[in-house]
Amino acid sequence: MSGVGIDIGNENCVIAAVKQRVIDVLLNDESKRETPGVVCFGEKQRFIGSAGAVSAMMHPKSTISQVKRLIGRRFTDPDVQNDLKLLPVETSEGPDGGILIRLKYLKEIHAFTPVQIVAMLFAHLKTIAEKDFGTAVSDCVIGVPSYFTNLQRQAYLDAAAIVGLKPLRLIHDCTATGLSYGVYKTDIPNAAHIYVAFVDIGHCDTQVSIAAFQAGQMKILSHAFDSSLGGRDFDEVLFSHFAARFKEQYSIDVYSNGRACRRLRVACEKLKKVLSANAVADLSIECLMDEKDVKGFIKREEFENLASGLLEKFNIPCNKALADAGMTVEKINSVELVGSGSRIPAITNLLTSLFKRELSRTLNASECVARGCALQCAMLSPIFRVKEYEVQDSIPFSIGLSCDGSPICEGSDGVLFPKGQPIPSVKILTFQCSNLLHLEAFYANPDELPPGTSPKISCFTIDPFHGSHGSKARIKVRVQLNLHGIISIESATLMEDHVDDSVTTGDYHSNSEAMNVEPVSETVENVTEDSINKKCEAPRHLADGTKKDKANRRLHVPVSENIYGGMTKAEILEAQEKELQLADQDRTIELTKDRKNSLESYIYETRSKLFSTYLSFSSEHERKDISRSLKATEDWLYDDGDDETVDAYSAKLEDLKQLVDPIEFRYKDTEARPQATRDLLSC
Ligand code: ATP
Ligand code: K
Ligand code: MG
Repeated sequence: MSGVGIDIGNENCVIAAVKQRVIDVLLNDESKRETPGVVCFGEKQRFIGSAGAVSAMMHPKSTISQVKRLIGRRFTDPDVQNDLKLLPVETSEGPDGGILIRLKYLKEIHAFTPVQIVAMLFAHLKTIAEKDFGTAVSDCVIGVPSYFTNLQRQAYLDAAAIVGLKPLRLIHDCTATGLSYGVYKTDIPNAAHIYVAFVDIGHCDTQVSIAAFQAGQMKILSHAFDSSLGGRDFDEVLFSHFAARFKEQYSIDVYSNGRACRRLRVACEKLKKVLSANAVADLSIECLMDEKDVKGFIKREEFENLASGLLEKFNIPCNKALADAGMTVEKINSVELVGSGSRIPAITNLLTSLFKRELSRTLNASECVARGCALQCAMLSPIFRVKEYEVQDSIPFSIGLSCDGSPICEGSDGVLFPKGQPIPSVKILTFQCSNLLHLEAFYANPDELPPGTSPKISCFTIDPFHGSHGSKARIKVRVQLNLHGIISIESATLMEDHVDDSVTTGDYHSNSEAMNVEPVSETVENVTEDSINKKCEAPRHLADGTKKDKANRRLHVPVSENIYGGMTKAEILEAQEKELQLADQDRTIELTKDRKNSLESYIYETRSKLFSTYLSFSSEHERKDISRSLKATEDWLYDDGDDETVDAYSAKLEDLKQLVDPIEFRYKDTEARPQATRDLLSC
């Protein structure tokens, strides 16, 4: 088992794995390759994926879709508020400023965070893999949009932890796509470079990345995006068009009716797909509102005119990706179009003229992210051997670090990991301090971020003195931009001669001083391949004279970390507990349905056997008795027994079996005898 690759989409989720040396997409319960990203809370159990999509219309107020849009975002963010308008569920602001999804389930009001809902999708996909493999699955690589913030990445890791998945890496969607492309691209001559633009248009977003391929390696040169531009926006264009038209034509205002809105939206998405292959498309919805049937049609040309403003928007991330990579379209060897949102012909036309070339569709547009993730998982997994292939990715946002309010390096805005910094990277900082060391990570350039993103990332407290205060200490801090693209502190080490001070000096500072960290001599070392040594300003205040015995000891110092808006360990445990309960309930209901079905089929089978197979092995009295019991149980099933427990169904089945088993036994017994004996018995 090599683990799995997971692509959570706002519309479609895909799970892939390397099996018998080939990557393949795993089929869901309906034998489909794509699983709708829908979680629906039914009357007694959850329906997730395909089943969720089927139940959505029946339980609109407890159906959640497009949850990837909501994860790690703030409730008050105007973009979030817009998205929430499209969700029929009730939401509110969480204590941490995040989103809470409120719904009624099993007679109680529940509040779920987007992390918990994503966890449910993860669990569903995990089950698909476990059924396929027949073993437990935990190792995985999960695709994330390049614009995902530190918090959103952490939220994915937390969601994975809730359901027992172990992400070996979160990988940018286009990087995964690039990997699916590069591994099979074996015709690149040595020393040659091939530049490819990957354009991924999904349901809600558009991502563009430029990659440079060489034999055996891929390097991402740039990531650009529009986090709110995707297929969904084209549905909205059609939706507003028809909403207006129907108001005129039929005097109905769909906006005033949630159910009508949902039905029209679904119809518009279908219409959009029809228009990708046809010049005209019809729309017809029975009883949309006020018992009125509506009809409409639209030409592709008209649709394209209505969407012209949207279409224009695709230029921006494409041009930005080129500019950030320092490229012109002439240098690009190929443009690979992926994501099902890209199936609109007008988008293809626009991109063709922008990139001045025919676009390629070498990859499977809906599966390439999951496939790339599965490949990366196999590569990272120690138990699996795959072809050597180097993946160099980078982060699209500049991350800064400050120490007690001041940027760690003056004159540099405190940027520690600039945009384009390779993933992973480590930088070593040396601080001279006499107290707690308080570091803050932040986004240094808000212009790089999706609108509404908070620049605050996380804070770290390093306490070399275990609560008491020493004199000066020199601390080496290894700051890491880890494989998931998350900033963390790998380790903090107390250096050399100050070890004992911390314990022996009873020199207490006042509280305000206690916060006054002095990064007296502060150095930044780069431990990435482009090992640049940034020396910071000269020491302002060196540790004064009192040189202690140079034991040259190094002590590991604990670091406490807080990601703004993130979950605590206790909250993760609580969410795990809750998910277990919910999963238990789902299983119980499934088992109940199963038992009920068994009882029903037993009744039908026995009834038909009574007058065939069992005829010569039963007395008339027995048959009458059994028939009566079958009828009684059947009546019970349609009445009181329609909604019963596993035990109740099992008990009923047992009762029937007690009556039927003696006959079944006689029959089986005879069957088992040699033919000659049977002939003898039957005479
Ligand atoms: P995201 O990447 O935003 O998380 P996703 O990965 O779920 O979303 P995809 O599955 O790549 O998104 O694409 C879904 C979008 O593609 C939907 O908006 C859907 O309507 C659209 N789409 C699918 N088929 C077609 C088609 N034939 N013509 C036009 N649009 C299509
Ligand atoms: K997808
Ligand atoms: Mg996608």
